[in-house]
Amino acid sequence: MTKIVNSWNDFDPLKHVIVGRADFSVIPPEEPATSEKVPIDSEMRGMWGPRPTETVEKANAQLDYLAKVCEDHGVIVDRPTPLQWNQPVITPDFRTDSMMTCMPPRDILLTIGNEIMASANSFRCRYFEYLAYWPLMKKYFDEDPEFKWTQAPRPRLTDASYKHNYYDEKISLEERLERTAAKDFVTTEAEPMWDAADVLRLGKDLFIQHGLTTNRTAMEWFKRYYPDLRIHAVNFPGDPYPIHIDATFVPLRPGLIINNPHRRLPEEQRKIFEANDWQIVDAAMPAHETPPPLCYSSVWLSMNCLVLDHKTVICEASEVHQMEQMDKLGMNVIPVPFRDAYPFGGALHCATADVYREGGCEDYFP
Ligand code: DAV
Repeated sequence: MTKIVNSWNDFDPLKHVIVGRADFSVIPPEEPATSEKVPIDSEMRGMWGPRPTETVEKANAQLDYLAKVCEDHGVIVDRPTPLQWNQPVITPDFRTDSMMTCMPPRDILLTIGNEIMASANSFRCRYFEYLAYWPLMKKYFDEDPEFKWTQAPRPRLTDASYKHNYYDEKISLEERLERTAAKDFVTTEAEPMWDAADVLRLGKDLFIQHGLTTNRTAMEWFKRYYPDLRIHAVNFPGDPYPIHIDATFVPLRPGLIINNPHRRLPEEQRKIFEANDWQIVDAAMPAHETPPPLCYSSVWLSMNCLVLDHKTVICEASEVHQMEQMDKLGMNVIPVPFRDAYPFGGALHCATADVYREGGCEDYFP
């Protein structure tokens, strides 16, 4: 019997990983959930269509290099099978004119123990993205008799899933921050919706960010689906576009987490970490003042690192402050250039999905 799939956290020794691909990537047309995420002053507003070929080639070169670095460190690397993403998505409930990409896998696949589950994303353009990973899932299914191949309940994504007119071009940054503080997001509670990158796995505990891509009903769904795990809803006031936990709250090893200093975990939610002697350290400032062109994410991709084991981390090669901090925190840093891949959906953690890490389901917060 071969055990192919096992992962309970983001820091135990990584042995097998999926690295995304940028092929055929598209900037999707506006739809209720995506408009919310594109910053007001972004050059991408109102634009859609296939991404320029040279940007795809540059991103793929960096993704291939990341795959090679992982392999050089003894990690097996699998890659998704891209689709022609410039096709419309049509269901009985909606139509949108294009899909997006198979970068980043972290948004789509959630690995918990011997199970990999495809998520319930709130973007209509991401409705069929999971198909890029299905050949790999079938392979794991054939090779590992204990592998649980799962799909979360598929959201319908009718207009009832979004707040009508939530997005308004005139809304100021202050108003956005007020909305985050009030936990007022673009999705409704019509059905569970969640991106896998909103879920931080720490053994018996899942810390899930409530924000633009994951709603309260998803938290309730997780509680019922995983009765043996503890589900914690977390919020990070200070983030005007709260999407995905992995540029905000990033564990490096048992007992140590870096937290985005602009998006601090509230006192109330820190208690469980402090009570169990976990250290929450402010992450270093990003080295860049702006993200690269045509990028959805913020400069805080600086902290979106891939931990290979409790002492080793892959960081973006130009993020000098983050690398220096990692070094001071006792980590060996492997620099990998990755900014050309950022526009395709994120940095080193985003661009990967766990298949196998050593270790089991620890209780870090007894
Ligand atoms: O800070 O824009 C990006 C996370 C992408 N998975 C940010 C969050």
